[in-house]
Amino acid sequence: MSLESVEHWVDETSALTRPKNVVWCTGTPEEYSNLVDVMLRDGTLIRLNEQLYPNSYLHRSDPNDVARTENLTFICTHTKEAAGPNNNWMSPSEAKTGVGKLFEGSMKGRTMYVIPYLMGPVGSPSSKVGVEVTDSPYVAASMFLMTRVGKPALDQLKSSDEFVPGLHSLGDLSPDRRFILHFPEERLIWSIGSGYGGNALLGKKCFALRIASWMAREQGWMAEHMLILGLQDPSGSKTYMAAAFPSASGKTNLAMMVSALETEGYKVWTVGDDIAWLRIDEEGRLRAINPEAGFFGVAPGTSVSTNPVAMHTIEKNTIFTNVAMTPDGRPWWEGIGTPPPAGLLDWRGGVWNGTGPAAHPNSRFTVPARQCPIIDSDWEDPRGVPISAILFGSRRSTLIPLVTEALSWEHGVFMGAGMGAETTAAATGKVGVVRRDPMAMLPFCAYDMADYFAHWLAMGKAMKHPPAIFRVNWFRKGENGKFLWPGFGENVRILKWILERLRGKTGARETFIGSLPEDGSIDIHGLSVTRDQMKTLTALDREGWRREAEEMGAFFRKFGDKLPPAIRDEHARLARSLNSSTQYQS
Ligand code: TSX
Ligand code: MN
Repeated sequence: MSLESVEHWVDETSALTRPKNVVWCTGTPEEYSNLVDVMLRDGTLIRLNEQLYPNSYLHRSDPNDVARTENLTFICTHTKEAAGPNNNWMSPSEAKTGVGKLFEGSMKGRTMYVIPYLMGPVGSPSSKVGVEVTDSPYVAASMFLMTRVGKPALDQLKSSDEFVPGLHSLGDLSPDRRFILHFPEERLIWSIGSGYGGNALLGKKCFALRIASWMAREQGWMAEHMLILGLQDPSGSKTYMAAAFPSASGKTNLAMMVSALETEGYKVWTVGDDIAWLRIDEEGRLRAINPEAGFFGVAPGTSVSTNPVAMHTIEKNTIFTNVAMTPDGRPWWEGIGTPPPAGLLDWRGGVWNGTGPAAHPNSRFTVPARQCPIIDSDWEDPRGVPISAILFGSRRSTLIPLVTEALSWEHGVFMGAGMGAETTAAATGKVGVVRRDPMAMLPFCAYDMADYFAHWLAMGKAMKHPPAIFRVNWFRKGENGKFLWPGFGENVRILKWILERLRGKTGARETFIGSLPEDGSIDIHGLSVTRDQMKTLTALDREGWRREAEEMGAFFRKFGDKLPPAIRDEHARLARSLNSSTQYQS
């Protein structure tokens, strides 16, 4: 009986961490409100304006603990090679003894919450159980919003032994004693020293991406950093697409997009905004589930104009983290669309003096997905939704066209594998430097990315009807430094073009970088974008691509002999096309 193995692991864990008491969560609303009450009493949560934001709260994290910490994130496999050049590695024995010491007595005087949770819809063959043990009531409450806690997990445990244990403790919150450890071979997660987001809500990046990426390779499915959306056309039929973008590139905005072509019958429905688990169905099609049950979205920049659906989603039952607060108890952040009122409290809780951001740039909202007004009717379908197109996107102010269709699955995998993204200040300090972030999975793939590319290639071979693959770029700038494409709700015009390509209804010119939209094939009626701008957005800059191909080559060489031949071949084909003046020219 597997509940016994959960109990056994919990006993072991409490012997190590020595909490004052142990609370098992079954997922009831009463448990959630008890957690909230505990936090309101000790100041961990602040109640927001109950009329305007019912049952919603503000949490201020430790100022040293405001984002994922990739440099403190490790993959603990028996060999370093298994983790690949793309991960920090620590040996399992060093991890268990070294970091194990930090867990000794780490929960003394505190409550340990045991949270069984299900990732994925109830009854889905794709869904998986996790159990997080944590001494943070904020983490516990966030898990209630982000996953299916309690009964759905316990029910699945009755019929299967499989669960991913995750041990989390706040420790002393010092970055010197902070470690986010993954043991993919035994499907175990250890996290100490951070109470923030992806470091601490272990179902999300740690399980649903890192551990799941490992399981997916072994079991023949995919765990991807992708939103999932449904595009409804004028006939009412829906086409589902999954899209990989690096963190903070607007995935939540795209997933919840209000279509600019709604009056013509094109409408977007949300399935997920961050993670997709994909498997091949009996008919040889790719199907996706959203393993999560909530959104942990970046607040700054979210407004009635950039994402009205998110603004409605977060009107109730939401936990805000590190946002600013108005004197009348409303959340506030840069880009919310209203001016900062006098007496605004910044994310640290002091009166904002007008210098620096009032909300932390990585401040967040945590909210149940079911509150999203455009959540798709099939978002909890246990079979998942059928995926017809995969999109790869990132911020590129030059070179990368608005949309490019891959010439084949292999070419599409190459497109994703070679994807570069311009850095934003938040993570790296340097702005506008292009870094490779294959499939937006560089921080999340728990094994050698050369093997990950091979897995993608194998999945393509295993599908009778693989999705078509597209590269998109909403972030191209003109000579004047201004964005050439209006983006946001207007992106539906690109989704429409993609839909027409899937149906063979619109033309494209085949070039050596892929198929580009024929002049006039993207619907721009009613837009102020000129045909000239469209030409720039879909142009092919040979000189720029020569540099790009070189940079890709330097990146791919890091994987040595492990790089799959198909990726090498696609890269060689691109380089060859660039060096000849005639081939594939458009
Ligand atoms: O999310 C974005 N999307 C996808 C929306 C569905 N963002 C925000 C990225 C940061 C998280 C975008 N930013 C998008 C976009 O399509 N495009 C841009 C760039 C841009 C910014 C401002 C304007 C236009 C483009 N403003 C005006 O044109 C007035
Ligand atoms: Mn993400």
